Amino acid sequence: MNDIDIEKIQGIANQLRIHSIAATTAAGSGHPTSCCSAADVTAALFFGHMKFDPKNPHYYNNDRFILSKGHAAPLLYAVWAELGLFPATELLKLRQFGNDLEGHPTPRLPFVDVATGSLGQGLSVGVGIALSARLDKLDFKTYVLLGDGEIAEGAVWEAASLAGIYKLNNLVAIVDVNRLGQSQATAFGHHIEVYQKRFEAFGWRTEVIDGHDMDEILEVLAADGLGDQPLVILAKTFKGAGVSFTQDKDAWHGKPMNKEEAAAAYAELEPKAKTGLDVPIPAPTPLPAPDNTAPAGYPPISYKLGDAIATREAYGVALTRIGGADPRIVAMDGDTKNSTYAEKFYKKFPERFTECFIAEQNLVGVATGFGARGKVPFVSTFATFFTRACDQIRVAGISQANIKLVGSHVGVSIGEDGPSQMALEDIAMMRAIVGSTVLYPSDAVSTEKLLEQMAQHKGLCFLRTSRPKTPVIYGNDEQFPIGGAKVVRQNAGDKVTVVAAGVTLFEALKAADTLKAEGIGITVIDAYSIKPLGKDVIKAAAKTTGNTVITVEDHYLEGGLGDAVAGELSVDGVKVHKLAVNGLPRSGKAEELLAHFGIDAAAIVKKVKSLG
Ligand SMILES: Cc1ncc(C[n+]2csc(CCOP(=O)(O)OP(=O)(O)O)c2C)c(N)n1
Ligand SMILES: [Mg+2]
Repeated sequence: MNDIDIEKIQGIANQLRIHSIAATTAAGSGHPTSCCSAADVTAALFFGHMKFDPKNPHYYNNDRFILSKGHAAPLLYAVWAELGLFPATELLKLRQFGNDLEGHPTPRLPFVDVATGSLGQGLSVGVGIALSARLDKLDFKTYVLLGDGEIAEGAVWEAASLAGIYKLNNLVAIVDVNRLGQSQATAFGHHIEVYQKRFEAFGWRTEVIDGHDMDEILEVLAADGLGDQPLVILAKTFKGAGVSFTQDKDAWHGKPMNKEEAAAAYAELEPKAKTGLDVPIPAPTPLPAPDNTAPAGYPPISYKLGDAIATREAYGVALTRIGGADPRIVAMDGDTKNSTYAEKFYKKFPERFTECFIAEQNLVGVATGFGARGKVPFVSTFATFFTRACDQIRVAGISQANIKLVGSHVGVSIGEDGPSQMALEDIAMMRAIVGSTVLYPSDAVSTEKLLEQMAQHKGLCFLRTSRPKTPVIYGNDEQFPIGGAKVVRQNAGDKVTVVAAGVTLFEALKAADTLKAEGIGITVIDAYSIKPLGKDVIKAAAKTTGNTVITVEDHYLEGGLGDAVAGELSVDGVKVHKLAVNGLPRSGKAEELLAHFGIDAAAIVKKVKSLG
């Protein structure tokens, strides 16, 4: 690319500054100075380096750009206006209700792969996207722009570590080292060598440049992809650069200019500004498109009633089965694959599996990256360790990410390992994620069928698997639609409806047997779909048992199955009695713990009898 007009790109950078200032001034809020420091590197990337189809931001072999410092959103929007995707006048609607130019980028916009703005997450997504390029044999590159304050986040270093381990030479991080964070200077200011040593320690090639020198920027970009390391460009910049009264000045973070200040800024920038609209953007290489088509169906299963198999193991079996028929499926784990049984998939399809090691925030971010590239990523670890990545999961919800989280070792029924390994908050957390689906199978057949549902459902799903072996209770042809529930036991004259899921379903069935011998009937429901809840099934059953329901779950009392049922059915006058784990767990045998916390068959019997 010898014909690059440096002055032109410098001019475009100034135009991006003008747009960013104008948009934030019109909005009355936003981060113009965070845009200004990064304007030169961003202009260089889009108008002097990256290969993409500006008319088709989703094209599979476009170079990708992730604005990890999402508060500089107006800069990204300005880029796409200057690429001609929409008129620049739209920029003045920044942050207005109903406009997709939101305060921070979201995938409502075609050129945004994932939501950013919760700092420290973009590099993980970039790692996932770069890994997907490798898997799909595509030559696009992934560029991630980070703030210098942002890289204090631990998740950045989880991502940096994995990128180094997998030698992702198709990944480029650019750190906008403008010396300032939000409320004060960053810990290391312009001591860029500190960052350089850190990235080098994680296996990265580093380049330190003057982030306002277009020659230097383009020169290091021209050499990206060299060698077998990821590249980080540490760009020394000034916050508010290009405008004399904001450049390198404290107390300008997150502050729009007023009209007079904006006018003064335009007066400085306009003489040096140029449009990007006439810049030819190099086309991506026309490589074959990846096969990301959903299959029409999956191979059948053949379990025998009564077979004893833990749902976590059924997960590994199921993933391998559906993975064979579904080219979109990839998997990843955080060094627990022999416990979650993701290992079965890894052994069969090693190239489609990513070991992410013990770094759960990055694990979820990597999955979000794969999901953004049309893959269906299944992510497994102990369910309780997903709580470490709660924010990544929350943001995946905002991204409407198509990711599948599978958490094993739930509840006190894991037994001896003790409370630090028990997921007892996971249902509450996952239910609270926007757009999430929360599933909780009790046997191998329901696990297998729910996995098919997850693969075909677009959106964030969580499947909760258990450690103890449980018997197969469903026939191989039974269907488990998302949002359904199964009536497992029901007779005329039943006294109460017991709603259970996972291991407690078997406790409820045992309780039903005990009570039956005493002449008391109970209806037992398998609430395998907790969100959306199979509420019509539960409601209809409750109606036949005096609108009285007992829920029983291996989860804390707060926010789990019981709260889901109570929350959904209280408007219908259903009374819900909750049996759940209440108090501090400890090591012990699964049976001892189920009994101690009052969620076993005996506790259910007692509760049923206590109801009038
Ligand atoms: C996880 C998280 N914590 C805090 C914030 C609030 N916040 C927004 S921008 C910012 C400062 C970012 O500084 P830096 O990364 O250096 O970006 P700059 O604006 O200087 O380019 C902070 C603290 C956030 N958005 N996300
Ligand atoms: Mg900064």
